[in-house]
Amino acid sequence: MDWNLEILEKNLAGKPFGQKLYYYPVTGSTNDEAFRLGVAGALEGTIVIADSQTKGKGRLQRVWHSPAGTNIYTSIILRPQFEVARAPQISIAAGVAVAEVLEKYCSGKIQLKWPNDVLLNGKKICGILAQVKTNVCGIDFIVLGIGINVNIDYNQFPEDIRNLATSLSIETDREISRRELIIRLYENLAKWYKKLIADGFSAVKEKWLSMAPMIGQRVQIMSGDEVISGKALGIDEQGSLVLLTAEDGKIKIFAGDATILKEIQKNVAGN
Ligand code: BT5
Repeated sequence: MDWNLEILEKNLAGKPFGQKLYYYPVTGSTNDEAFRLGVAGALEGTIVIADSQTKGKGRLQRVWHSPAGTNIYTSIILRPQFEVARAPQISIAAGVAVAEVLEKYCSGKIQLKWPNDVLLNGKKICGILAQVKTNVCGIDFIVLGIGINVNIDYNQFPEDIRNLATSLSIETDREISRRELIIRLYENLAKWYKKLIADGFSAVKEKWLSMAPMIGQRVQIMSGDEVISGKALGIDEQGSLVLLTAEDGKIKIFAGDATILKEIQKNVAGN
């Protein structure tokens, strides 16, 4: 059992994030918990960590598989003083921060996939879910939720995601300290958050693009009932994917699930 609240608190003392820390052996969703804390006025940098979640959330009512004793499930409250339209930049910055930290454990194998998946050897190792609470002035707070598969085994994944998901231990063949990883994660997130607030989106965006192999490729996007394909050109200031399509020229997609077309064709050929 590598979570130990006392040691975690000591490790985070004096760091920008985690001055206030809430730990739960079991909770519904760390995002829901953080949201409640945010509404009650919790300060920026307040962190929620759970050993397991019974209602771990993905986007669009999807489930985040969250068994006990193996992974990181965490959410942080941020109160950036910028306009609501920039809120998606937070998830993009978080993707960059996670990817950079995971690179330290398995160099050269980490990639980013729009909108905010982190992949290890092409499989999903981390999901990010940001929820924004607005008020009359703009952003009240953002709950940034991060799930990282750390020591989970292949057989512990539900069958439907077994070939799509992976963990640090599966790919590196060793057990990783969740405590050490989460401390590095929040240090690095603080670094990128500070950069985003002080210097704007360009450095974050540049780093994100450098780790996203789908840029420059033909991709297929599922967005609601729509399937759109085209060449991925980049992302804009709102984190939307800029796509060059045959039918409509350059368009922007705010939300969806993206796959590189070559990979779809490879999977079809393999079947
Ligand atoms: C995400 O959604 O990837 C966002 C996941 C965010 C999870 C964190 S955990 C801490 C915080 N508290 C929460 O309640 N949530 C956040 P999306 O892009 O919609 O992907 C969801 C899909 O990923 C599912 O439909 C599955 O296909 C797959 N999936 C589910 N659990 C997974 C896991 N543990 N590892 C890899 N893939 C998973």
